[in-house]
Amino acid sequence: MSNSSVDHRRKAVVTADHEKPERPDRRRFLMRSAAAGTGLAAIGTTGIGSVALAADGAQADDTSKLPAAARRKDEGAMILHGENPITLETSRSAVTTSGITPSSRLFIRNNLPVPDEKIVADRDAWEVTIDGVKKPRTISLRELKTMGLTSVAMVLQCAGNGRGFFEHEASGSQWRTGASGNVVWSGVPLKNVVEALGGPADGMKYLTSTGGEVLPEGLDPDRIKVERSIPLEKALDDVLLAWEMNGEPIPLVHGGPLRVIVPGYYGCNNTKYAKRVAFTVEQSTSNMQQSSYRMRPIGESSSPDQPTAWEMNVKSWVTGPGADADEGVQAGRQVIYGVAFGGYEPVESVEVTTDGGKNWQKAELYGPDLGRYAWRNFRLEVDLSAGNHVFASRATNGSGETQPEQRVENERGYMNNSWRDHALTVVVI
Ligand SMILES: Nc1nc2c(c(=O)[nH]1)N[C@H]1C(S)=C(S)[C@@H](COP(=O)(O)O)O[C@H]1N2
Ligand SMILES: [Mo]
Repeated sequence: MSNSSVDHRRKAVVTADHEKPERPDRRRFLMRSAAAGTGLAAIGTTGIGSVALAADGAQADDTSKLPAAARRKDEGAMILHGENPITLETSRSAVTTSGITPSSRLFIRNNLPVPDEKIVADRDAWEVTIDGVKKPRTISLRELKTMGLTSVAMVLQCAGNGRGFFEHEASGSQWRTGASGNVVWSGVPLKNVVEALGGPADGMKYLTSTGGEVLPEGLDPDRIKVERSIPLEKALDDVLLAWEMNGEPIPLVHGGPLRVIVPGYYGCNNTKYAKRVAFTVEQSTSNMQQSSYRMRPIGESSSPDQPTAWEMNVKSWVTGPGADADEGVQAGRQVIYGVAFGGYEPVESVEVTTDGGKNWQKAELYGPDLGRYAWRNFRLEVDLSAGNHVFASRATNGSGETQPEQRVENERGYMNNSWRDHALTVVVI
């Protein structure tokens, strides 16, 4: 790859920190508001309300306010946190009730500018170097496709999802619920590739994968490169080298032509534009591994011996009705709905409250079960009286772990699964 895979035409904000503070003028593009007077707003609660108005598809949309990298997104469903590198959240009301997150509504988190389109012009020609094995070598995507095939549905979630609920102004994107999605990937099991190359070299402990972004010159690569390490056992368990997402070649912005998929682990470990995948004795020396994504008390500085963002925790939230501030909920019979996942374990059950946690009722998990790493939709039929209601949900996973009421306070605002933080206050009329 040449240097031109980074788009230098736009000014890139390259920061040493992988979760840079965002500007306070967070913008939300409400195409839905255009529909407010037409009666279309009411169907926004189903999560399909803005589809008819959205620019979905590759053709240029002159009226879009989203950056070019996000032109295939359903504009009315997204919240823009940053333009370059692009940081885009799915709004709470836009989560679908049919399981999978369509690519047009999947959040985007790029630490560096999106590589040039030309890397997806001939996808099969993309090359990845496999290192730290007995017979290291560089393999094309064309050849990877001959080495095995599988697919997995999983929650892709940024470790900072829910950071916007912390009160100490944790630096980084102020995600609320939408740095997450439920996505189906297809590719080759990494273990097939590793076996074909003789297995891991002796003494290896981690799998370290590197993103294919070309780094700007003059900066210390360790400070900016996207490189993450995960335990070797996980790498040989169910990690994929994936080229397909939700039934199409992985879009460039989501890591095409080739992405490392680590089911059950936080988003940062799912390296896009995978260029080098290596077994290593130590964890990566990158900032992204050494100091970012470390769980530490507020006010403390980071250290590589603090826990890092690997396995996800159990989580759920209500996505409607009433997730749009401008949408009133009628008194009487209603269906409360949302999404739940077990993190590293399958989700077992979900309870819902409409009174801020005084009373809980068991919700139903419905729709196809796409496996332990996927989220499931839930629903609960309720009879609502007029007045203020606080909807919340609380999931339990296969190890018996239940979402806590309170978040675990930490400097960078990671891993928030507090049910109270994710509650939804709704006015019933
Ligand atoms: N190459 C590369 N891979 C990356 C990133 C990146 O900036 N570059 N961001 C990571 C982070 S922090 C997250 S949360 C997910 C976001 O995935 P998405 O943009 O496809 O939603 O990708 C991860 N993989
Ligand atoms: Mo992330």
